[in-house]
Amino acid sequence: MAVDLAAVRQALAAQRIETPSWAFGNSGTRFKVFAQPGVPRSPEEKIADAATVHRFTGVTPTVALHIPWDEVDDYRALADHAASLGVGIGAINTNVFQDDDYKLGSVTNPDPGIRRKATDHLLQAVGIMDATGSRDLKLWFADGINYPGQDDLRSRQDRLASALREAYGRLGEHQRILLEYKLFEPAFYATDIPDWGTSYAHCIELGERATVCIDTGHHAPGTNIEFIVAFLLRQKKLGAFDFNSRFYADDDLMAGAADPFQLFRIMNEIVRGGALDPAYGINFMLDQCHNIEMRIPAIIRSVLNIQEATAKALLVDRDALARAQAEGDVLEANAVLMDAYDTDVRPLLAEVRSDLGLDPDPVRAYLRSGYQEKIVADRVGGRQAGWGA
Ligand code: LRH
Ligand code: MN
Ligand code: MN
Repeated sequence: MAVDLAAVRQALAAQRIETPSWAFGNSGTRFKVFAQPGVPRSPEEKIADAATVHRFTGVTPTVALHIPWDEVDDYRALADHAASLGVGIGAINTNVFQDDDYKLGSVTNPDPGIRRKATDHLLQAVGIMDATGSRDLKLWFADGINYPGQDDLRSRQDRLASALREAYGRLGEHQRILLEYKLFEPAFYATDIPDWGTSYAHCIELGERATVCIDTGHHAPGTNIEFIVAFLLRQKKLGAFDFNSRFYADDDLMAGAADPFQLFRIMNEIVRGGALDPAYGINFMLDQCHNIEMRIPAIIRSVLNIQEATAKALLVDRDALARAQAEGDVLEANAVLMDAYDTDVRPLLAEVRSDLGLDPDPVRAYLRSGYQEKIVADRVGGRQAGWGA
């Protein structure tokens, strides 16, 4: 087999995945939030949990923040706190969807005063990035309309473009915009950035430092996400992932839980495109909520799922695949891919972890560590740290 196992191990050890601060807080559906004991009471405690995930996985050295859910007075101090725990602050996520003013939209709102307020929030987020040393400004807009005729679709695109231009102009030299899209929800008739094509077109207009963020839960059922990955990589316009799993809509379940084969196909395109190395610049983030399961082990599990999909992608025999493709050998080409997918990579990953000085079984190691019992005892009165905070 023409796969260099030493290189595979090295790539797995060097892989980086970013955790989301909001995944550590209580969350739920619009029907019920089931509170869990030990929930973080502050951004500092969310970062402590993220640092714990990193301590057991070794591949999650950054945590994304969501403003204002993680609002503090001193962001530099927050970054110092993170550094003291062995992690860094990653992407800054904006929130222009939880204010009454945004009923008809944020940056696309027909009211220029509300557009100003929303755009100012984006600029404020870049200020936070300056303080935390973050590279990525992640933008997701809940903007859209519920009824045909409610607003002018095209004018909303103009307003969006103008706000994006302003935010882009505020970026420092090493900062960039990650522009997320979502098919529907909360708007039901038309969303202002519903798909990768719309995000891509706005990113092209903005310039080199604007790239698309693919949230795996934000597509219609059956969408071929790996095609989007391949296309955007070819255009050098893929900047990030928000990984999660979905059965029906934006379920935000653990990455790799609902459809591990899809995750493999995505990571296969990443490996094929030479985009796994952190130096390439893709931010592989999780964007999940844990409604009924224990959070920290669920996040660790998600990281392991991504690592397993990645290991399988790295095991694809690229020479054999290229040969079969060139010969038009449909069955053999498919078999080469499936051979890699069907490999049990858990022993390989256990070795990689041992080499890094980690426990080979991070979920069980966490459960044995006593951290969960400690946060349950210490954090009495935890509040919902994400949605509705
Ligand atoms: C929107 C979204 C977006 C938000 C996050 C909390 O559905 O995926 O990334 O910032 O959820
Ligand atoms: Mn997302
Ligand atoms: Mn989402």
